[in-house]
Amino acid sequence: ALLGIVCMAGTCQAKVSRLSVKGTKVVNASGKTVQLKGVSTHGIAWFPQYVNKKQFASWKKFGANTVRLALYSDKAAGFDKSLYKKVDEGVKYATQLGMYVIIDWHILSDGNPKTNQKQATAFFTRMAKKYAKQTNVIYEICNEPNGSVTWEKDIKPYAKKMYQVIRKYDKKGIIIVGTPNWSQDVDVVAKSPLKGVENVMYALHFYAATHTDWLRSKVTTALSAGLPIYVSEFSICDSSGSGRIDTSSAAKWMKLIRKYKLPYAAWNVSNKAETSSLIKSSCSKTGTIKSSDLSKTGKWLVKEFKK
Ligand code: IDC
Repeated sequence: ALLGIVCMAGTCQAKVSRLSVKGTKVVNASGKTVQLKGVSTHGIAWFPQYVNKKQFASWKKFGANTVRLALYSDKAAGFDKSLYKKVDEGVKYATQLGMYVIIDWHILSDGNPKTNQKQATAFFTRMAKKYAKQTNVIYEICNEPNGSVTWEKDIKPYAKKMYQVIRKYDKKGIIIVGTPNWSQDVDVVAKSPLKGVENVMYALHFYAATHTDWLRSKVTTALSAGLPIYVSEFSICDSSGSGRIDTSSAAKWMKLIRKYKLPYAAWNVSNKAETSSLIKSSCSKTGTIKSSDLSKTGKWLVKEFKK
């Protein structure tokens, strides 16, 4: 529900409630727990055509309240500063629609967040300056740290630095911190989370056919230690983003998500021929889409949104 319209510098936007993190929950401005449900774009260098208002409006109609914008940070995966404008476009459409929006610094092949820390600093300085006053922007500072990277030596120092970079301008927006091993080791992070910070959550990513009980138990361990978790990326196939769908593991994940009201965003809004794509590969529409344009995964997701 829209809480009203705000107009700044001639542009009017639907206003959404400012979120904050209380314990392990995301709450709105009146302190009520919010269930964030969303979709993630594919890499915006590869699929920029899906970053448009009609496409986002379709997802809103399907039940999403959040869009994640994935900007791969490695040059080999298409990183270019010119994509900042694509991120701005995405934020603008989400804002006009009254949706939350995650600005995702999508490290992947560059497994250590420190590798491109300079670029990340420039990126988040620009974004936090620009979006400090908006109530709907969420920052994800490192998608999936991986390789010989540790929480203590690499990710934690990077996260402290990025927290300062963002908080210099944006005092309140939620910040999602990636965790070791492709954002799986929330149990490790729970033993030594960032101190003296506010509105910080930690990423847990799963692909249901690969990640089963053993990863779900890391989640419950971390939650009982009080770690706030954001499922900022997941799908119901295997970790390649393709292969078979595991509906029984997926159902267990969703039960866990609903029980703890974990915020979530599903990978990916594109029609690429891979199982995780939410749009059928035979559908070439990039604007408004209907249920019949969704892939099996997309249809599954829309049902989950309604639960
Ligand atoms: C995958 C895409 C695929 C692309 C590949 C390489 O689905 O089309 O070729 O990246 O960039 C992640 C990553 C996410 C991956 C996804 C599936 O965050 O970028 O996307 N995945 O492999 N972590 C676990 C799985």
